[in-house]
Amino acid sequence: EWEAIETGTGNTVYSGTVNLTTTQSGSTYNLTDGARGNHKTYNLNRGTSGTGTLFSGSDDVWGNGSPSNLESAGADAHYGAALTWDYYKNVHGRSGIRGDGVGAYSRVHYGNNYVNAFWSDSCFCMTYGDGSGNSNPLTSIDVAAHEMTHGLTSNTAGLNYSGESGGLNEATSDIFGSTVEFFANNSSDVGDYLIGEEININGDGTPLRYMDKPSQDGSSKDAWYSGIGSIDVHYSSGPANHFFYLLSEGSGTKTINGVTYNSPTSDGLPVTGIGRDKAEKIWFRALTTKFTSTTNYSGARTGTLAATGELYGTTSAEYKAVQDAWAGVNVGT
Ligand code: ASN
Ligand code: ZN
Ligand code: CA
Repeated sequence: EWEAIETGTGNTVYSGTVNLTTTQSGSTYNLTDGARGNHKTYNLNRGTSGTGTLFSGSDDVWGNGSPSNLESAGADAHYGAALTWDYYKNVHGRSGIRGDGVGAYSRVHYGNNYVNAFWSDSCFCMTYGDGSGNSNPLTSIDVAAHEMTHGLTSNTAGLNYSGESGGLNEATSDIFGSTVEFFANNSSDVGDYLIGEEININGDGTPLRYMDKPSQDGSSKDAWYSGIGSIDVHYSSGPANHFFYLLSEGSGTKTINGVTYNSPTSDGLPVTGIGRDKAEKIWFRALTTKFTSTTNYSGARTGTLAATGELYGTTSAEYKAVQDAWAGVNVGT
């Protein structure tokens, strides 16, 4: 059956009212993104397997902004997937997670009071819980981009999800979770170097992770040390998140979109940032052409320097900034 690509309206939980790309089949609209590899968004309705049902209806308006309306989180997920698609396509020239133009899919309302979201290679899909009390679905832009980026990492470097490579895998998802949020330029969910600041998992309004000084979460590390491969990958990500912040914005105090950051260096020496636009190109190039499944922190340094040399030259200010930013998180030669 022939389907028309349409522009619908999403009333999201976190990102206000946004355009969503949908399809129309007869008199039915579907949350299928006809412009982005037919990425579909499904309602699991508290189930934990299969796809549940594709969000569909007789109008092209999705959700009302409240999480009690089951379409609202669907709108967030569909929007986050579209932004992540557009980010990789427009900024990095990659069409879809595998680079083959094929969309993944999203499932929302997983389980009961499930406080997590995850990517799965086996379904090539993302899944979102509703949070506890059904009040905070884990569908903000940075979380969506974080999860989808796990798919990208899996299909490129393949960083093993344990040890130092696991920390680099997690950091890659936080880095692009953050850059997609900046890319979205959404006035309801402005870009920042915080992860999960919208979903209130901690119950006190604090984010899950801080890239300028990762130790602010109480568990993540600001700098590399010899035992870092033994801690949880969501904490061993800290030095790489911190590296990315330092490379982008530099050390010290800076206010961006109303958030004030204060980023120290482990060696006490200043780092001059090169801007996020260059930093994200370096990390993407390293991820997709230098890193392997077993890359550790030392290898990440080597790989990002190689990528920077190819992009900007080995005598460039960018090359020196990469050296300085790694030194700032205690990763040396
Ligand atoms: N949300 C978590 C993450 O993406 C799920 C996990 O622990 N893999 O890291
Ligand atoms: Zn993750
Ligand atoms: Ca964020």
